[in-house]
Amino acid sequence: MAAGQGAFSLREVLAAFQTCVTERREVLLGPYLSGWRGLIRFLHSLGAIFSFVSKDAVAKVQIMENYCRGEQREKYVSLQSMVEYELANGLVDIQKRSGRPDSGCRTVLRLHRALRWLQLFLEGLRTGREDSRTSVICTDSYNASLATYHPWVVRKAATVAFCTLPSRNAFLEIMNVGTTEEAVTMLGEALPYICDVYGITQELFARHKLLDLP
Ligand code: 1PZ
Repeated sequence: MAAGQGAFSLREVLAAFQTCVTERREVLLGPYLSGWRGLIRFLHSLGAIFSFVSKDAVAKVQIMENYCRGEQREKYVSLQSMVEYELANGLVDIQKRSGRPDSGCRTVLRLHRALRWLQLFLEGLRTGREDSRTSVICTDSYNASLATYHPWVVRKAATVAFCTLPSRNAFLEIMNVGTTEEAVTMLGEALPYICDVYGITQELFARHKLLDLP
């Protein structure tokens, strides 16, 4: 039944992050954004209470897809080429917003921070006890990552939405990977790739002092 109409598996979504990293350790934007598209689709299945999250994520993925299809698309093949191009052409607001369109760098930075949350959350699910609560795992990973960058009202809305998440086992099932054991195994296989993408991006942004872009 797992491959029924409209049903999709988080396995393929997470596999997108596996195909992001090239032999030269570059992060390709194409698979990075399709990974995000898949995550957003999954987020929709968790209900309308998360729509304030998916709206923002969709907006950011859209900005990046427009760059990837735009006139300068060959500069937006990888995160490395994007950073080099945007910095060399003064397209990035470093101190404060100047009314310029959102740069790829500041937009990816938001997704990158959310990827840290995802990494912690999935690791928490993977290693959690059978009776652990998804809402607690989610809140803990959020507080340890993304929450730092969000104003009080967003943190509050997020915490309320997290309370609606189903139990750990039910959550592993809606991932559509098979049994809970199979889902846990899949997470163990997929997470190193997400960590790798996160690590390379973090290093790239740190080297160019881009970790605090407004
Ligand atoms: C399984 C449950 C999923 C819960 C998702 C956890 C993330 C909660 C984040 C809530 C933030 C949404 C509101 C928008 C915030 C924006 O202000 C910030 C900064 O952007 P700026 O204002 O500077 O343009 N946006 C973000 O931090 C990006 C958030 C993306 C979240 C993507 C979550 C993907 C979920 C995948 C589910 C498996």
